Amino acid sequence: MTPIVSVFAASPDRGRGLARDMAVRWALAEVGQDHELRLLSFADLKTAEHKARQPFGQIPTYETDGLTLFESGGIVLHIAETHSGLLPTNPAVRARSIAWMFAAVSTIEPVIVEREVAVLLEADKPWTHERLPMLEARLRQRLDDLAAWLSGRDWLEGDFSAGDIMMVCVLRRPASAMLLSDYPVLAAYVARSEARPAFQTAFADQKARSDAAHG
Ligand code: GTB
Repeated sequence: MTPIVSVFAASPDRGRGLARDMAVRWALAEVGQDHELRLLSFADLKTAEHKARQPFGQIPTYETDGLTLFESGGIVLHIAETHSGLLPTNPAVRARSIAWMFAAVSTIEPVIVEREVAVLLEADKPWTHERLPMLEARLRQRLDDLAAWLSGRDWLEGDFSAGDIMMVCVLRRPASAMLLSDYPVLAAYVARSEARPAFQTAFADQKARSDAAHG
């Protein structure tokens, strides 16, 4: 069966490739796997039918023979485990590539999201003005450490892997992207990733869908 990926019918990011289906689309393009789309509105997300696929009523999901998966990282890992090209065969390097997938979503992304929440949802709170420098310092600490690791490397662990897909999708979030000019190593890493044909394909596909929906 051709896998089905659920995505926003009209993505609120208006084609910037920031919604969580981007990592899944990118991974599928890297391994040359076709897919179909299940287009969902915000209302569709909260139906019992969709919550049976995704318990939290979100996108993306991934449906293939006998399996319905949720969580973009879990989906990318499954794609990498069932196709060649996104995880090395050497067990130690493979384990470290998977560790980088977790580092992206559990070490780097939380400090990015914390800052985004402060700016987008708590801007009117009296404490936000004082908190922002602290949140930015925490984010910069993570970016400093990541830049130090990537210095002299093209990819996180040997060849390009699923770890890079997850990390680059996190670094493309606005709160991180706005700081990347201060981190030439990270800016080059994101640019190198975005130049990959598979990224270009996935980006163009989600943008075309968004343009068609938003006009
Ligand atoms: N941990 C889950 C995963 O990785 O799959 C998170 C999934 C998720 O947050 N999905 C969002 C959703 O369905 C869409 S991507 N939201 C509807 C809801 O919760 O009701 C959200 C998103 C938008 C913009 C950015 N950005 O600008 O960086 C990042 C993520």
